[in-house]
Amino acid sequence: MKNLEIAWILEEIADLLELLDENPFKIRAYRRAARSIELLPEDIETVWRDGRLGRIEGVGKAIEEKVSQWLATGTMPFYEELKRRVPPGLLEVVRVPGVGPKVALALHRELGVAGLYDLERACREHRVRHVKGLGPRSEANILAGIERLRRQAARTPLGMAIPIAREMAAALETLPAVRRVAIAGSLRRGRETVRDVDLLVASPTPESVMEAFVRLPGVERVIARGDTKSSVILKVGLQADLRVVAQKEFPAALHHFTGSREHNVAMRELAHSLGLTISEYGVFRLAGGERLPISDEADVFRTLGLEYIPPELREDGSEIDAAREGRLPRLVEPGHIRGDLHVHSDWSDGVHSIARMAEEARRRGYEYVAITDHSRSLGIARGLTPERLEEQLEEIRRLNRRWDDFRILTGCEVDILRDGSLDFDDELLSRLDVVVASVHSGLNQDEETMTERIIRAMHNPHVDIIGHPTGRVLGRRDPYPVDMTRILEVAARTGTALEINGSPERLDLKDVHARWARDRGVMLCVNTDAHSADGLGNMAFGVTVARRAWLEPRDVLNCLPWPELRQRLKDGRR
Ligand code: DGT
Ligand code: CA
Ligand code: ZN
Repeated sequence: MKNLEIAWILEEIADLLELLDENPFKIRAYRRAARSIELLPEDIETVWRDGRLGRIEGVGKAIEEKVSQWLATGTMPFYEELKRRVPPGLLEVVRVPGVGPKVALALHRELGVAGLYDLERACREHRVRHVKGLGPRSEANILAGIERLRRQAARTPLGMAIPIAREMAAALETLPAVRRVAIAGSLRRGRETVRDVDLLVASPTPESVMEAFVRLPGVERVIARGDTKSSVILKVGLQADLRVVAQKEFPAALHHFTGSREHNVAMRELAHSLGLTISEYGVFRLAGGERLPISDEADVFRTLGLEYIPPELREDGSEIDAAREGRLPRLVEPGHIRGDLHVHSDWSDGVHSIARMAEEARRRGYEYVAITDHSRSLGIARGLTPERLEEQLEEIRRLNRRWDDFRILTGCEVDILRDGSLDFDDELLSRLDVVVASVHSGLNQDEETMTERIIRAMHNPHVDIIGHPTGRVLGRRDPYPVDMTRILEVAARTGTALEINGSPERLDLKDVHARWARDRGVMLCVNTDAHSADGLGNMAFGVTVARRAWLEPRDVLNCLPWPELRQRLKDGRR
């Protein structure tokens, strides 16, 4: 989905317009459109193809036109024009927490600040405090903001980078000189954010591939262009690197450029201990330099006496020890997932009917899907009253007569209220197949209160799963503070599953926490939290997180066939 990418562009247009001192209404319109596209539960390309762009809240004629243009051609001349009119460094200044366009403009006018470097210097020389509306405190805050920006700015969420990378790879694949294309780097390992897109191509004529690469439609400027390596900055600000190798070098190069660095270092050490050396060019004998035959990536591992290590596990080198000792997990795969246990319908804030969501789930080969609409407290999400939920149970009973190879499970995503009590009473919850309990309010509670709140919910015998357990929204909202160790201890005791929410702006639990959970015997459940039929497709992101957490099918609740899941959900009723 290109939703995040488009939202990002519209947000940047708003920043640019503000820096150009344009009409505030226009600026607000772009921000509003960016926000609703970011939260849009459907794939924006589907909406565009159906001619429904104009029906998105806050998307008027002008914005509709520009978004269509971008989707159709990959460019937006209006946006390009704006970028030409503003010093590029100023856009970075805007992104410093606590600065924003108004302050950036004042800093530019009064101190000539045109980029981060200028801004940092102006703070250190105490000139910023003399700008109207700012003071000594602002200088300290801005400096801290620059630090934070430098640490995180360079990273792009996986959900935004994947569609971009796939599109570039597909474009390269059409070139006659290209034999093979792969996405490598942190993107292939499935890290939740990436610094750049690493592409690898096998071709006998690298120059022609480089030529085409630097001209791809998404490219803003070329930062390096060589025979075997080129780097470009894309219009969305992300960097993309391409390496071109000879076909016989491709498997070793793919392994090398997939990384991680630590994994590569550990592989090289192992190779040396076996009298071999491994590099991006291949595997060779230390004595004599003879090249070992390698025809695919698995051969790279095989020559070192290792089983194939999936990319998601190639991080700190411990995966190599596990491979040597035959302890590699049999990782969960998308095909192991038998159903989705956190899905919304148009009864609350989803866009599609229960029937449509169920048909889509069935089409994906699932055995079951749980409809888990919001509970009444969540007014903005049109949470259900107990009466409406009763009606929904009736509707689901009726719909379930349609299939004998598939079933809709009744459920809800019940709010965990501020004191840890639940938004529906136990009698109602006891009649549902699946109860997901989540925190959506009072996000600023302290760690102790929040931890107790979630623990109390886990002690409710009807709660099966804790939804998006840390509440983070990538790039927008930090996780609320919780004592994860205690949550995991209690989850292990109560048998409550913790969700891996695969919605790309959440990915919550994250990989590290999910791995801790597994190590402590806690069950995970990989869900999409879909608000539309398209949203069910986010399962792949959730599975990537699960794989990075070393999970096997037996660690994942929704890998169970229905009879066992039913048993398990009952057993969970403590
Ligand atoms: P990122 O880009 O920060 O999200 O993470 P990576 O892992 O994609 O890092 P990147 O793009 O710098 O390099 C891609 C892979 O290439 C990296 O995972 C391992 C390999 N690589 C690059 N430079 C070196 C190096 O100096 N030493 C070793 N051993 N491997 C390297
Ligand atoms: Ca990379
Ligand atoms: Zn939720």
